[in-house]
Amino acid sequence: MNFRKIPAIVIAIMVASTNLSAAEADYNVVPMPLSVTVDAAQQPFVLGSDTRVVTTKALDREGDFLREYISALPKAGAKGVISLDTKLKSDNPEAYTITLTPGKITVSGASAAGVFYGLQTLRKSLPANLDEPVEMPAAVVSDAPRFAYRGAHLDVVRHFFDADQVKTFIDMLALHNINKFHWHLTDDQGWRIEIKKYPRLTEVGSKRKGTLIGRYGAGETIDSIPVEGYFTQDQIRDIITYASDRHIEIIPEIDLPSHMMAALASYPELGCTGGPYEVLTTWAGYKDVLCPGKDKTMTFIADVLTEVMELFPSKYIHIGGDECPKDRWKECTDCQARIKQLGITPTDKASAEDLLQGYVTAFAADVARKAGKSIIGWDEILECDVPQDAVVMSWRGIKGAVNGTARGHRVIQTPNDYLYFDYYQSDNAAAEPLAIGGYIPVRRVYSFEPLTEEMSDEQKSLVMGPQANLWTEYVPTFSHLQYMELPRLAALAEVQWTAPDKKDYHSFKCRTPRLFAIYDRNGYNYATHIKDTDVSFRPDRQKHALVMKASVYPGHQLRYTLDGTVPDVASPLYSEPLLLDKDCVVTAASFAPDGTRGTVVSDTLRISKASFAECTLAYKPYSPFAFGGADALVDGLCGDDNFRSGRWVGFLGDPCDVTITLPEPTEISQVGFKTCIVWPEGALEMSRAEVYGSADGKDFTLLATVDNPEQDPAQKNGAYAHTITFDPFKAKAVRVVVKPCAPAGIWSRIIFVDDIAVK
Ligand code: TNX
Repeated sequence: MNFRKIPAIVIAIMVASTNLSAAEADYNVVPMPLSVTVDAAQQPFVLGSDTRVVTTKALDREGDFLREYISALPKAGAKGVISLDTKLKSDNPEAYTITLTPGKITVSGASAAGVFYGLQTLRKSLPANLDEPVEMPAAVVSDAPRFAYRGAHLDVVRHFFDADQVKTFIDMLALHNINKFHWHLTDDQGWRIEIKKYPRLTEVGSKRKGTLIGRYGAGETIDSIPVEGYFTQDQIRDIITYASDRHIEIIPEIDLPSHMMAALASYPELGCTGGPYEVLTTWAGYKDVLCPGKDKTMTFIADVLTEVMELFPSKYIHIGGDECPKDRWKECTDCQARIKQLGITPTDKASAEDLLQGYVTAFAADVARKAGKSIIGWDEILECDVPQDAVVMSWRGIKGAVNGTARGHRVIQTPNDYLYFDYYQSDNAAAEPLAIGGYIPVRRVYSFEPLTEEMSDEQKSLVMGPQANLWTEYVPTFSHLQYMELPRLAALAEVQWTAPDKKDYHSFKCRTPRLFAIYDRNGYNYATHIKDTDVSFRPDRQKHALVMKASVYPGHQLRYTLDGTVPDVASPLYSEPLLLDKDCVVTAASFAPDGTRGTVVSDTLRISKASFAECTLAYKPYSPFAFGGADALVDGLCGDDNFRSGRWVGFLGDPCDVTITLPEPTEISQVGFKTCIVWPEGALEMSRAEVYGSADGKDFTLLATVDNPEQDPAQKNGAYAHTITFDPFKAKAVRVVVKPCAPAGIWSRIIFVDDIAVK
């Protein structure tokens, strides 16, 4: 069902009607199944803790999971049975069908995994309150995941989480139909996996003296609280079984050749200088990495990877490859001798030392291949030639996925601008626990499309699936870990599982209360920003107005004002999209059932001759920064310092080249807009702007230009206003071209533009 086509009021009634009976199941769960057909004419099946579960021997474990999921219910005293089988015929091994009749529920999977996902759907369909037997409406639910690779990553190095906590993490993944757990086990700040051949890795490398206080870069103070811990191979085997029972494959990561300070502290002879080295107590700033010039280092890599691959049944081993400084290799006689021996010659894109990392990657890939496995590496591995079987994990945005697939590699999408759960989930950082930075609210996670526009169909076929990463520099406790994961993991689940035409953010939101009830029952800590004020704007050409649409959390209310005052419980209640056709300050806030006001959001509408007009773009916006797209250029709303607010549109390489068709021919003499400088994203000031006018909408005359050839390196991040005036011109259409620039040393040419005001 596409909720976008249905007025909000109808949605409200639909949502209410799904909750008609408090004790009725609702199969519209998270992630949303492919198809749910309810047969209201039939009697429901009545489910209680005494409902009999019938399985074959091969599905015993699934049967036990189901008994556990329904154990909190009172007895139904009913005769019905639930039967599990793997008879479903489907190309997708994870597909399942649930057939519910008054006397029997049949969960049929294409494999045991399919059955398991059917059980997750059943469990998530239960109402929040489990104090009476549940009526399960007669229905057929048919479902299968969109992506075969549905991952979640956890860093247990920067902070250590023990075996029980890792198992709870795995439970959280299972609840969200995630089937790959990427386990980041080694890094500069600790070595957390027992390696029999190299016992000092855990004796020495699993311990650090203390941890940096506050955010990296803000000071150098280290506390004196030791952090230590590692997993024995027995514990790991137990965790692998625990995960596999839940149809989750664990992919271990041994991050090399950089992020190896813990290994160097244990075996200094593996470094270029020979040390001494220390397990890091801070998050970056080191130069020491493994020395690929020394044979014993290569033996170490082969030995460690081999032992790890013997332990983990996964087809893949992640060998890291990220963030490798080359300083030591440049000065190391062994590394230079290796470069000579290999006949490496620098190119204009890569130094000899860059290419030496390619040798390490290829070596690791070889070790893996001999064990019948393949490597996964962070997108830095693309900086050299890489063996074709290497899988690229794109983390620096989607570029690694676009470039990797262009070179024929399979890729996993973990872009840091959508799927880094160590980033803030609210734009009010002051009210949040310290995080590394960034801003990735649930809505942003939800909006991620792994098969990006930048890819051809062939490239798209190489995308294995999406994964979210949780780095734990600033995540010291397990409860905090859960807060960072939940409910962003729920949004991720829908990106990974749900068919694109079934995805709808508001519908997703309305399906979360039952999921949150499971979080509550399991004692999971989770963030609640999803319930907060959430409004969006789009121009309506016909009505010549700005439409404000709210996504109101079930049970909440949205109130607004148009005079700049803060809404209170007596302010107008939002019930349907609001048309704004005059200059105003629109302010909105969500109110919880107990009357508590959420975040107050405010925007100023300033209508110009271009507002709400037809507008076309000569070049597509860069998809991660497209936000409101062309509409945002004529919505009458200005951008501020936050480039992710939805008021900005970002273009990569191409100019913002927009043609606006005015509602009627009008005299114009001024064009105004802002640009947004974001140095860390490579988004800088424009190099040139051009304004053209057309009397007939076909032929355009240049009216004005502004040149800005030199970038000021001191120009701070933020929004900058530009006003261009020219001799009055009677225009039917106006074309504005804003060009990006790229000073030396800046890797991307992004230009951000907000509302284009024409006067
Ligand atoms: C970059 S993502 C890293 C990690 C950090 C993370 C913090 C990647 C391959 N490397 O070492 O923990 O940023 O967001």
